[in-house]
Amino acid sequence: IKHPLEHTWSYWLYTNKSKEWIHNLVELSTFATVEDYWCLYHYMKLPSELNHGQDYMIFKKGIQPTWEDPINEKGGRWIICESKSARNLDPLWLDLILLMIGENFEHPDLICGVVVNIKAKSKISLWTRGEDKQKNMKIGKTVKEKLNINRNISYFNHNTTSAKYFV
Ligand code: M7G
Repeated sequence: IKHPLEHTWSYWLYTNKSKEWIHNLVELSTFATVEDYWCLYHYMKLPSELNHGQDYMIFKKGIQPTWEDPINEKGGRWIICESKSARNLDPLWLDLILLMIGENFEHPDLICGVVVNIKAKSKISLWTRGEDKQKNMKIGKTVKEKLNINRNISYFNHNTTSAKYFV
């Protein structure tokens, strides 16, 4: 018997090919059990093995990894880590996914998904619904605590470029 997750998740790949951002987005697979996630993990390249201009996104099934999705529209992202060396992001990427699919947040309903962008400065972010600042701050604090991050992390709304707040 496989161990079911609380949600079904979609695994997306973005490859910078066509001019229009949305056309570069492909939903590769979905998973709904712990075992199926590990299977994917072993099969897929690590973030550091992707090419520049590629991203992975893991979102709750039914939520598109875009600002335009109605669930994300009023939300934003916690920027968890940025690094010039994508290899630094590999362990954090795995830990963050396990935290998310294991429903280790106080307000799992606010969680939308995670993104890793591979480029000159690679980046990991956690997308949430942003309406409730208090709940959202709790999520940020939990990420810091569970992933042993000892610097501030900031939250950005999708429709602005300045940080809204940090923990
Ligand atoms: P990013 O990949 O999120 O990198 O966005 P960043 O962390 O440096 O912001 C880079 C560019 O990709 C944006 O300026 C947009 O042109 C495009 N882009 C990224 N996202 C997530 C979206 C999206 O959800 N919708 C649309 N239309 N474009 C996006």
